[in-house]
Amino acid sequence: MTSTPAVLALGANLGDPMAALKGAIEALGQHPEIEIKSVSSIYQTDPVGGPEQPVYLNAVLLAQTTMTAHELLGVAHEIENSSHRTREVRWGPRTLDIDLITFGELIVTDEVLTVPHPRAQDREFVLVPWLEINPAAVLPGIGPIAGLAAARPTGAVRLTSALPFIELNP
Ligand code: A4P
Ligand code: MG
Repeated sequence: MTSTPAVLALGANLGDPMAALKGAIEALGQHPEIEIKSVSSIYQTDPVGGPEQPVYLNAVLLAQTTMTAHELLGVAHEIENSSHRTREVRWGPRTLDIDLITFGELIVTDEVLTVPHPRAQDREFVLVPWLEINPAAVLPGIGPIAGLAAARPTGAVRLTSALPFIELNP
């Protein structure tokens, strides 16, 4: 069966963001068609866009999956929904956001999915954690992320000391 590498970005800034991120990572890892390869540290990040809102916790993970990109997005939405996510304001605060950043070399835009994620290259809260776990990563159609992250040394993304304990491949 074909297995595809995928990069997922997680963000939360309402409720208990650390618990939301940890729960999302565990739920993704428990899915029979997802194998988590690596998880970044958790970063505290200043909000980008939207109304005035609390700081975020963000992380990025690398996975292998036998699902299609659309199926993986569906699983991400299910996990978001089970964390009582509501969608009210675009770029507004949320208990959990899971974005599909890349799916192999796939480049696609349709009604439900755009891959690579159209704003990934501009977002330090995606680039910095991703760089931590894959310094050689490339955004398909755009280029290596190392240069993109270096262009944005704003201090808006800070390593937290409270790292969750994540056990991979138990
Ligand atoms: N969708 C299409 N492509 C994708 C993809 N690659 N990954 C569709 C995930 N979803 C994708 O997303 C809206 C629709 O996008 C979905 O129906 C899905 O099918 P959403 O998660 O419901 O809404 P959203 O997250 O509010 O909008 P959007 O445009 O995804 O926002 P972003 O770009 O995710 O930004 N600041 C900090 N510091 N940290 C953050 O994590 N996040 C956001 C949200 C804003 N500011 C932030 C952070
Ligand atoms: Mg989103």
